[in-house]
Amino acid sequence: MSAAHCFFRSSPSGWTVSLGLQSLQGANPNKVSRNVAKIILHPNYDSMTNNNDIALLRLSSPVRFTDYIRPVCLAASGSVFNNGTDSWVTGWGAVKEGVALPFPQTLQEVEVPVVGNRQCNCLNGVGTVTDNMICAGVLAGGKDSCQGDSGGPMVSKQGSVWVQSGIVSFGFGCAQPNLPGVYSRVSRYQFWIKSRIRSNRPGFVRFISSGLDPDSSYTCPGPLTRPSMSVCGNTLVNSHTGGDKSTVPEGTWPWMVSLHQNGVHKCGGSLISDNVILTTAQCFSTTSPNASEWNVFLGLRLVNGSKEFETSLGVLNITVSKMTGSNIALLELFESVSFNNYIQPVCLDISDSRSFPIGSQCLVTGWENKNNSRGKGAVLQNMKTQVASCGNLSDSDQICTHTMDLQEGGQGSPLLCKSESSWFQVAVVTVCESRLSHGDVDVFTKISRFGSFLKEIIDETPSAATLLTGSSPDFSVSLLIFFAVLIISLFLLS
Ligand code: 4AZ
Repeated sequence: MSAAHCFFRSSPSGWTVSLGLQSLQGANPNKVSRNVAKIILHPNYDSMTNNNDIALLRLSSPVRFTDYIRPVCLAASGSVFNNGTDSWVTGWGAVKEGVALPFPQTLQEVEVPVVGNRQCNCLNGVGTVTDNMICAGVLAGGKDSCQGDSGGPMVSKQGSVWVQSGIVSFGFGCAQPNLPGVYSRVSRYQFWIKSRIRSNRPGFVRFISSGLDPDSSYTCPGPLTRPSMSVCGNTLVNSHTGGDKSTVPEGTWPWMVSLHQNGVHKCGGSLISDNVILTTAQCFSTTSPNASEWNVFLGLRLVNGSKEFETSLGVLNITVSKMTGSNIALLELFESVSFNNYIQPVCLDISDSRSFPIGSQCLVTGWENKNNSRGKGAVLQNMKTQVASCGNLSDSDQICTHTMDLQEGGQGSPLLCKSESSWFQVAVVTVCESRLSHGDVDVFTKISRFGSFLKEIIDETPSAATLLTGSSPDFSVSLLIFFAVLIISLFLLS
């Protein structure tokens, strides 16, 4: 038994099955090999959704059972694998994403608990895990199956027998936190397997879990809604100042959005009100781009990964500032978003009243180029930098920072600097402009240069007005008011 996705065609020619094998290289005294007489792919295998990822291979002749070659029992229909069921997966696949098993390629094993289907759907994206699938993994990450393990077994022990619960099928990356691996659920195929094997049928064993499955009442932890309309630049979850170049936990930069053109990540951007996104004009090849090609993803951590806090919205219209030099673009969303822990607007300083002197801590957040991350699971990065002198380039429209390793996928991302307790977007990342060689500084055009353009556009969306100038009152001011009220009340009471 294996996975359907391992076979492009059902022609058995060229395939060999080795049994009793411990390592792929070196001596294997117990090895027995057979050609494949027939490959039976599940008739409803769907390569787009991975549903019914199961195949049967008929060996050219029977093998004799030994201490090294024995059949596993299969989970019978109606088997129950509660959340947390202890499971083992074995294989010769990669030991890390992109890292092949080293010589002499000895068979590996990993212990992973079952993750219930409801929870697994929340984590991998609701709808990706069907009833024909079973998930397993540790939520902290670090233990998983990986490329090359596909088709191999996941087993659980009941009494003295090992029962195969799953077939390694797919996952978003390998061993990523909160992204359990997905397996074909063997117990769903008892009828199909029996219909395909006439003699010497496999042994089916009903696997039973005791107690109520905690997954049966699991609901996705919807993001906590926050009535914080008038506050911008606050990180409500995992707030930190950012490492040098580190992947960030969920919810850290809640204004960060990914702009997709026809379904592909093209640019970063930032949420500046409940329905406006700010990015660079560089994302668009023309000055009047087609809004219907674009989608905005908010509350996102991975480009193609965990979708737990994700929302995607269409774009109503795109307006490009038409000034000389570099330009910005504003995207008006189809609908207003409701702010929560994972979706918050950033502050803008249109009037240029705040100063970020040389040495101020700033950073750029963005997704690295999808080509460099093999298309799947590009993780939001932050790159810390400091405001630097622009030298003889100096002009009030520009801000310079120490150079960063900015990549194409990061264009449109915000350059952020902290003022008091709020994050302000100071500039929009435009890759080519910042790549101009100006010694060891990156040069950015300040947002304030577009002040009148921004005010013109944003005025059409009234709810945004308060946000754009909205910095929350200073904490010390709040404290002062609090004590003043306290003292007055005490005075009145006495
Ligand atoms: C694969 O490509 C594969 N972490 C198998 C299992 C997993 C990911 C990828 C699960 O064969």
